[in-house]
Amino acid sequence: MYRAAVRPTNSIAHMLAKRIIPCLDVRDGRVVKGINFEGLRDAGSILEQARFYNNEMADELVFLDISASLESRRTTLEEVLKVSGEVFIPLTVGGGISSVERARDAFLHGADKVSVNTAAVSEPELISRIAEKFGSQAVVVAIDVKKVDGRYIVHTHSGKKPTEYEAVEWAHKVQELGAGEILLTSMDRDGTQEGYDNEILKMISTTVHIPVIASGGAGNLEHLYRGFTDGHADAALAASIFHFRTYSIREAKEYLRERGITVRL
Ligand code: 0VR
Repeated sequence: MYRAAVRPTNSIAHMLAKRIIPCLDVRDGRVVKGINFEGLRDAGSILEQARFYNNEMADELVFLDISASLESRRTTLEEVLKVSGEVFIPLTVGGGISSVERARDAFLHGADKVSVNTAAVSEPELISRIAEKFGSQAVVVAIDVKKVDGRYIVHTHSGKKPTEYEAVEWAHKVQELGAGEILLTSMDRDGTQEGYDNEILKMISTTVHIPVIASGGAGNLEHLYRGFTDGHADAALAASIFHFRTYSIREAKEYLRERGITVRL
């Protein structure tokens, strides 16, 4: 069995710094940003955004290749290689990671972690195989959820395909399979700037012992704060508010620190 990350006791958890993670949704070599996974518009150059966040003291960076095409995956890996030569915060690469070989490809191009979503649902053992080879700390399982008839249903294929899994059930399963971290994205909130879905965030964060990254909906600094306090998240991922420079990473961290959240500043 894999040594899953042990959730620290409250006192230590309080001291563990909460992470602020910008997410570059990437398509055909450009950063894009939509709402509810639709209506993607240009949000800048990958390299420029990556450099900016590296200098801005983001704690980590996520690259999410949201195209389905093989060509775009090659482009993204080339971009990751370029970026990893200049950016020194942990890089997580997701999108089309469907085998140990594809995961190795991402690591060889400079990724520190891979994010697996669709392929994990269709082949859950893939999580264990990547964790066995590269360590649980290198495996993030992305879970895209949408509320359907009051139930949080896991979706795959860039949010287009509902699965038979409820989000909490799937979160527990991926933890057992060796995932080192969960990236929980609310599709209902993605890009809306209405705040994270703290209900499902709390349901998962309080019942798994691996870190959970809040994603989808951050619209202001209080939303980040609520993601940590109400949602019990270990990290806050955001795209819209940072790509369009509504807030800087420093503003976000200062706001959180003033309210008693431990951050790296
Ligand atoms: P904000 O709500 O703008 O902070 O977005 C955070 C997060 O939802 C996005 O960075 C990203 O995870 C959304 N994901 C996908 C997608 C967006 C468009 C198409 C596909 C996908 O497959 O995850």
